[in-house]
Amino acid sequence: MSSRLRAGLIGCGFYARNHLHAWRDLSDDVELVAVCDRDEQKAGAAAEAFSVPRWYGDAARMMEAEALDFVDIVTTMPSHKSLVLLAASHKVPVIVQKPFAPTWQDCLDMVDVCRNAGVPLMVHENFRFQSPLLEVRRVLEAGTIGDVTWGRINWRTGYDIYAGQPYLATEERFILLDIGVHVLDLARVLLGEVERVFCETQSVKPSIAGEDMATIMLKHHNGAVSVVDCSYATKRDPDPFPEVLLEIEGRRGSLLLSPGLELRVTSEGATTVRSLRTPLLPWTSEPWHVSQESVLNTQRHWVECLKAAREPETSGRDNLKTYALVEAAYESATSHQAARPNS
Ligand code: NAD
Ligand code: 89Y
Repeated sequence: MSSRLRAGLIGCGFYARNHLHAWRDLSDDVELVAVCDRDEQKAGAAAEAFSVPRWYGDAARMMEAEALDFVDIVTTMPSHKSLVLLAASHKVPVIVQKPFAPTWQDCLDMVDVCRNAGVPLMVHENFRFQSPLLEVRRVLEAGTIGDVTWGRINWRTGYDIYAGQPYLATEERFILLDIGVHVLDLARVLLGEVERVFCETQSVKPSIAGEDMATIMLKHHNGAVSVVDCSYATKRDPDPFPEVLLEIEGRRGSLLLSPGLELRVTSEGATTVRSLRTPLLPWTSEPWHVSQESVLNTQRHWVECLKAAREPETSGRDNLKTYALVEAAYESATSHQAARPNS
C-alpha cells in the first residue's frame, strides 16, 4: 500500500458532500481518485466540485477500472449489501454509511463475506466521534463520575429532515433505524453492553410510513439502566437539532450535556461547567456543524486503522451489536415485552 491511500466514493447525494470535504481535509493521507453515482450528473458534478480526476455511473465499472486502497459507500441502505460484496470481491477495504442494511441477515452476510475475504469493513457510525461526545467519553474513562449507574440519552427535534432526506418519509422502519442506531450505539459506548431492551414506538406526523418516536429502556450487563429516546415530531424552541443531549449518573458524580453543548460535571461534590462547542470548519455551518465535524473524525479514524491494520471501533462486527439493539427494540415494540439482543 502506498503511503497515500487511493480512495473511491460511491453515492454523491445529500450527505456525501460532507464526506467529500472530509476526504479533502485528509488529503495528506488519502487521494480521492474516483467518485461514482448511478445518477451520472451527480457523479460528474461531485468530481468537478472536488477536483476528483475520474467519475463513473456504475460501481462495478469503477471497481474494474481503478486500483483502490478503499471504497467509501455513501448510498442509502438498500444498496449497501451489493456494494460491500462488490468491494469484497475485489479485496478492497470498505467503509459504509449507517444504517448498515435493511435487515439483520444482510448485516450478517456483509460481515461474513468481508471476514472470509480478509477485507476490513467499517460502518460510518459517526455520533460516537462527535467532538462533544468524545469529551464525554474521556470524562467517563477517567473515572471522574465513578462506575455508571443510570443514563438518559436523547434526540428530540422537529427539524425538517424530510427536505434534505425525502426517502425517510417512506421508510416503514424509520426512526429506530435512522437515528436509533446512533443513539443506541452511544448507549453501548457510554454505559456498556446491553442485556435487555424494552421499547414503545409512536407515529405522530401524519403521512409518513414509519414510526417517528421511540422510547427505549435498556438494562446493561453492568447493572446500569438507561433511557434512550428519539423523536422527529417534537415542537421545541429552541430546537436542539442535531445535538445529542444526555445525563449520566455514576457512583461518584454525574454529567449533563445540555442544549448548546454545555457540559456540567459533578464529582465528589464539586462541579465544573464548560462549553463543548467547537469552532466552525471552513466547510461546516450551523446547525449541522457537530454532525459534519464528526464525519471528519470518523474518516480519520478509518484511515488510521487501515494504515495500522487495526480493527476500527465501529467495524462491521462491532456494528452488529448496535444493530441487534435496533432489532430488539422493534421486537419489543411489537410484543410489548422486553427483548434480548442477538449476540
Ligand atoms: P441520497 O439519496 O441523497 O444519496 C444517495 C446517492 O446514492 C444518490 O445520489 C443515489 O443516486 C446514489 N446511489 C444509490 N444506489 C447506488 C448504487 N448502487 N450505485 C451508485 N450510486 C448509488 O442519500 P443521503 O441522504 O446522502 O444518505 C446516504 C446515506 O448516508 C444513508 O444511508 C443515510 O442514512 C446516511 N446519512 C448518515 C448521516 C450521519 O450522520 N451518519 C446523515 C445523513 C445521512
Ligand atoms: O439521517 C440522520 C442521521 O443519521 O444524522 C442526522 C440525520 O441526517 C437527520 O436526522
